[in-house]
Amino acid sequence: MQVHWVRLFAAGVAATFVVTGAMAQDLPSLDKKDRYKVGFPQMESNNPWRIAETESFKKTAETCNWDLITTDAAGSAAKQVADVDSMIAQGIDILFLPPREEKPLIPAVMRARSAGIPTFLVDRSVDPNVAKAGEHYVAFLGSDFVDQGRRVAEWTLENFEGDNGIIVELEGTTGSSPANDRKKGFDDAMAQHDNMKIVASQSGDFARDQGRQVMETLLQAHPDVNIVYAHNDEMAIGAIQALELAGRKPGEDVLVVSIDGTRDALQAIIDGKMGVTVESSPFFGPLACEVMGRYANGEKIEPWVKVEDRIFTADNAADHVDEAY
Ligand code: GYE
Repeated sequence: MQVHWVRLFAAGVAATFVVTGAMAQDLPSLDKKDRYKVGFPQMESNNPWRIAETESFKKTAETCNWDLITTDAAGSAAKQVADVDSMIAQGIDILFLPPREEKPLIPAVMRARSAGIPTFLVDRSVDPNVAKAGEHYVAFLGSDFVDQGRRVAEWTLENFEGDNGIIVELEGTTGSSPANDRKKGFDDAMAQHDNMKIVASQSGDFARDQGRQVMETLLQAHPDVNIVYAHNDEMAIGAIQALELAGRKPGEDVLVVSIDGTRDALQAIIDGKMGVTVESSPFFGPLACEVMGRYANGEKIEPWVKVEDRIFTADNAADHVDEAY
């Protein structure tokens, strides 16, 4: 299998991608053109990760000859489906879709294919039992979320100083691929350790404020919590706020661990309030441009264009905080 590595630098943050050759049959092809009408229907804009991703697409539009159409579904999968339909009606050449949840966006993916529009899923995926890369859409561009969860668990197992871990888990958006997979990776790893117990696991919808509220409630039922695993940094920051309000000392009597690599999370690590964040890069614009170019050249695209993620801890957070989003 043909493999090559691509190292991208976006907004000062480097991310490494592995791209491998595979098949892309029975899918709409992409004509070679001077300019492309590109659709990017964003799911919501209520956190720095989403804003950085949209900015990455806008910046890439300038260098990749895109006429970019972006929308904001404001946290509604139904609105995101309508946004895709409207882009299809506007005659986009190609669709880069971050599906908010695994199932509701599948009909929109199917309609784009029927309309002859090649679709790439970016940053989140859909239910692989219903829609398949290389068949219904070209490829998924994104991280290995199971591995992210597993890496957080491994770091926690190595660095937790108590005897028994009493863990609260703040899940991402219910039905989204990162929430499903980050839970699986972490929970499976923890299940192998008798001294680690997940006492509560609840969704905070990947949002800071909801993370704070859910943590406030869970703290009442589980005041003895000593590890908080949040599926993203925004909820981790919300949890830190709730813990501090309750008189707890994140970083001292509670270990907070999470995923993404936002500026606030790196600062929380520097301040000693958070232990680790495994990177999940939002800078998909340059990768989208590169993969699209290869697809237009008739190259076969690997069904999963995998993003390699770094890990940020007290050892390196200060080196990266200035370039973070
Ligand atoms: O971790 C989170 C965002 O889908 C990988 O969505 C993305 C996740 C990211 O809202 O912060």
